[in-house]
Amino acid sequence: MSESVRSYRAGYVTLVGAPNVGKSSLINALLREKVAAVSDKPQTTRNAVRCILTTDDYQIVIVDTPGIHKPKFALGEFMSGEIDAALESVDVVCFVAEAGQGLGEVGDEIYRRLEHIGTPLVLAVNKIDRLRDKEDFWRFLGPIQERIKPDAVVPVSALSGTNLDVLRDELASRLPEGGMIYPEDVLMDTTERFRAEEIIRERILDATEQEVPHSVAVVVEEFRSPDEYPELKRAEIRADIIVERPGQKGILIGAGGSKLKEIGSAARMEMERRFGYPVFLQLWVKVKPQWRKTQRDVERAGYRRG
Ligand SMILES: Nc1nc2c(ncn2[C@@H]2O[C@H](COP(=O)(O)OP(=O)(O)OP(=O)(O)O)[C@@H](O)[C@H]2O)c(=O)[nH]1
Ligand SMILES: [Mg+2]
Repeated sequence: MSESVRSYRAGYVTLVGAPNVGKSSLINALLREKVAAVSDKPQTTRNAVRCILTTDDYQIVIVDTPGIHKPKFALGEFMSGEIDAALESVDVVCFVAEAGQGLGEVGDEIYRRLEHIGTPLVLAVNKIDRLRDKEDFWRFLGPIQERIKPDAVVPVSALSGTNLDVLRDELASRLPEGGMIYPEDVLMDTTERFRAEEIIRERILDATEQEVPHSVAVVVEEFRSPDEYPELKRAEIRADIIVERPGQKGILIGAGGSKLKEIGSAARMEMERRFGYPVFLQLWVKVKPQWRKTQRDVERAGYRRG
């Protein structure tokens, strides 16, 4: 009996969209693994991050990106640059919109990037679990579709898992034939240091409100892991949490240090789960006025193109 020969596909898919539409959630759901930072606050993702979905038939390198917005500060300029770079030389662009919602004030920024894109474009319409009125789906989508002319439209829900298999197939079928780009057990092309920073920042976003989440950066100053230092029984991680104002430092530390303890303990547990060894974590909160506004401070906070 002859077995049909299936060719392997591998390539790059960049996910873009307005802030908070669920790009990072969608990546975690597609990978069936929590890798990307998610929160209910807009502009959670600040860097373009490669996440890797490997199956027996294909490997999709999915690039998560910051939400498209009009930059106000140097940090926003960095994020915008990350989006532009992630749209260059990829095999497929997946534009993520939110079901029953227009593009709002970021519409122009989005159209500027996607209207005349030469790359195959898949439109994923996320959060369909939230759609109250079915009529809203096409009412909001019609005008978007007309302008960006996607090659496929897939309604999905990262939360309830609806249609994720369809989206995986729509993306994979547009990749070139070829062998794996990354080894099959790699989930994310980042350092553990970066992942530690993102885990801490995600816990801070969870625990704070209003302007605090936007004003926070996390810089791991010391990272000694048992992989590098076999004599260590646990990783020793020291990180600075940078905020813009003394009041924000007070909020983060909390009464008697309670808030910082809660953040540290949640972050440590998540790191232990993800890294696979015990972690000793020390956090320090530092104030650097208006760090988001100057390129030098933004770079010092770790936001520079590598
Ligand atoms: N109801 C519902 N909520 C979702 C879904 N997907 C994501 N969310 C929520 O939407 C919020 C934003 O999710 P993220 O994944 O951080 O969104 P993002 O597009 O990566 O946001 P930025 O990185 O800020 O641009 C979070 O509160 C998620 O839990 C979904 O399918 N249904
Ligand atoms: Mg995100």
